[in-house]
Amino acid sequence: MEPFSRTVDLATGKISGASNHWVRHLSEMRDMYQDQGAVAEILRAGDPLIYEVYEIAVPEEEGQLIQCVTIIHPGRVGSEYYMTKGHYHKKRDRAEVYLCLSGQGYLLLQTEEGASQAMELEPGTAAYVPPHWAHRTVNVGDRPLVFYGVYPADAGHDYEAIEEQHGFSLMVCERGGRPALEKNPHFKRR
Ligand code: S6P
Ligand code: ZN
Repeated sequence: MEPFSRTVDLATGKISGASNHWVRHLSEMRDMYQDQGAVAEILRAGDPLIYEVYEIAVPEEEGQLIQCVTIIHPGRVGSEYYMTKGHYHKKRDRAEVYLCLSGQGYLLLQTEEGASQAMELEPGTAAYVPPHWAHRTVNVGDRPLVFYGVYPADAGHDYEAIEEQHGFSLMVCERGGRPALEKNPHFKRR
């Protein structure tokens, strides 16, 4: 294949000439939030867009790299901030790099062996997700959280493992107007 480039709008995260643009609404991840009363109340009024992803597709084969930008909109479900579903890579030994372009957030990470970490994201943060670490991002600001990512094209996504574990062991909630890291009371280690 031939080399190529695309242009990422650093403020909005939009990639002109992206091959895919997909979106995730609250109804598609309703079980991921702790406060099911708040989920039901929000969904009665509509189905907010939680996040969207622009992807530059390449053949999904070993050696290739996928570039993408994620935009998480600002908002909360109960006290929990808007976040991604989160996943392990299907091929567990595939790593990933994120570069935060704008906004404020957290990257939550965990392994199947029980390790967990939370990393703050702000413009300029280059975060490394090593092989075997699940990852979820959370927007704690009042503007979109935008980050660029690049990962092996054959990595794949395992969302089921996160659902089985009832999410991540850490969660980010608004307490007194500020984000606070808390333990997820429903988390189950695999
Ligand atoms: C892919 C990479 C990101 C996420 C995106 C949405 O490996 O980590 O592009 O796909 O941030 O998150 P999720 O958990 O819904 O795929
Ligand atoms: Zn990933």
